[in-house]
Amino acid sequence: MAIPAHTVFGQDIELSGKRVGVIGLARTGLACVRYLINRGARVVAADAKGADELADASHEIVSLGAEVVVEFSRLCQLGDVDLVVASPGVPCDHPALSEARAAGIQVIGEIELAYCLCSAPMIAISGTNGKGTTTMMTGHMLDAAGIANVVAGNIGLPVISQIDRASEVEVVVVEVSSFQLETIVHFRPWIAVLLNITPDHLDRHANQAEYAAAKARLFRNQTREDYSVLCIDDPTVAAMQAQVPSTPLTVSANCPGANGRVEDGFLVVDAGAGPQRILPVAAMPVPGSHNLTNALAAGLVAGLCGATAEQTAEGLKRFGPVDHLLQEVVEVRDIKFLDDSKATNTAAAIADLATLAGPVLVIAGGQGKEVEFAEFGRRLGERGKFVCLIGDSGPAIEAAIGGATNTRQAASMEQAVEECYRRAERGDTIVLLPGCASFDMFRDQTHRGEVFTRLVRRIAAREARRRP
Ligand code: UMA
Repeated sequence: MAIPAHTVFGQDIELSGKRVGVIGLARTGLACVRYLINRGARVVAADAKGADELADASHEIVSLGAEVVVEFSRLCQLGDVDLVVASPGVPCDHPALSEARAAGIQVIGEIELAYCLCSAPMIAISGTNGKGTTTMMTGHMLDAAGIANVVAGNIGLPVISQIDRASEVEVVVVEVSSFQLETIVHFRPWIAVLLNITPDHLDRHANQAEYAAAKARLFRNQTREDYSVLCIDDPTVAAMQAQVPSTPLTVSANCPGANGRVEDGFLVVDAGAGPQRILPVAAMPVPGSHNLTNALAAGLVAGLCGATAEQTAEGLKRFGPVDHLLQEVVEVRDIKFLDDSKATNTAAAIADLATLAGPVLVIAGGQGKEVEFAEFGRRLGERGKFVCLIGDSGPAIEAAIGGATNTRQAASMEQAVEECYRRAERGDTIVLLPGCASFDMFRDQTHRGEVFTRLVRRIAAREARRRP
């Protein structure tokens, strides 16, 4: 099938001379400022942080010719603006955004801006867990099929920073989060993948229903000419099948009738051209049943884009370990250290814990996002030889473990790593498996993984000095 362009926005957005307020000056905001200035907009860039913290960003922004507002909280600090572009981390009900809407000023996010300026059809991949993995698997499969693509989005690369490349590719593959979907207007992916919806981000969304509604916005501008790929092993996603406006394809590790399924020990996808055997389950490059559904969803997307079964399999085989996702850091005295800092919610942590064999010592905890810890605590109690808790949610997780295994609260990552190592024996695995956000102790999940990795490597170096 040729990739159709009917979902490309195709209306010129006039930015030249417009005054645009960009809120949030981290990865997304800075990428927006750079792009907007290039397109001739007058930009006022704002962030809640103070001047000291924003020194580097401010330097760049001013050198580009934009204004900077520090300690930003109210719309009036921006002066008269025609458009506001908010970063995903800025809550939708931020007072300044509410003031802008009330004043009739359009408020959008970077995904909407990028979509409107994108000259290639978009494939959007969302879900509480696995969306980054599925996005990357899709990119590998399209590469193997020779289908030129750009991969960007919530994986850490703002789409707007890649938008100029869109004219050179056939399709743009985007990982999208619920935060990003809250501010879409026209965003219409040709293929929209929804993997699962489990409790997460309840500190931002009022409740689970609101979180699911934000995820469902993925489909809101689609029509029957477009596709949705729905992982029906998740009950919330399965219930959306009858409601999506696009043509649904289903994925399941258990259901024999699904378009993406496991049959006779093989991953099988049927994207319209009949069932295609992709790869034996035993040859999967990453473990766990959740990765089977991720691979099946990516395989269906690749199939819709015209990849053959062989090309899809080749791409899947190229998929390797992802940074901070059950990544093996080092082995010291036959003790393995794994960094799973990207397990930022309990469902991800539980799924990853299920893939580990042998005795496990776990470092869990962080910023809790107001979710329940009962199930996470139960699984940690069953599987953990020892659980070291860190961060704000440490006491709540320890209470949920309820004495089912040995636990201890640690005041720092250093203390947690050293304590686990002190208690570990040959054949054990020590895993950073937070099940929580990182912002109470670290800049973000990457920073948390890097700190863990540095401390683990320090132990490895210390041991190497002891045993030359
Ligand atoms: N800020 C304000 N006012 C506020 C809130 C934030 O000024 O009320 C400022 C902060 O001071 C900070 C900036 O906004 O300077 C941070 O913006 P941001 O949180 O949007 O950070 P970015 O670096 O732009 O990262 C965002 C995504 N972050 C979030 O969704 C929280 C990144 O996803 C994404 O990789 C990146 O854009 C590129 O697209 C991270 C994430 O945690 C990985 N995502 C969540 C998830 O995967 O579960 C949704």
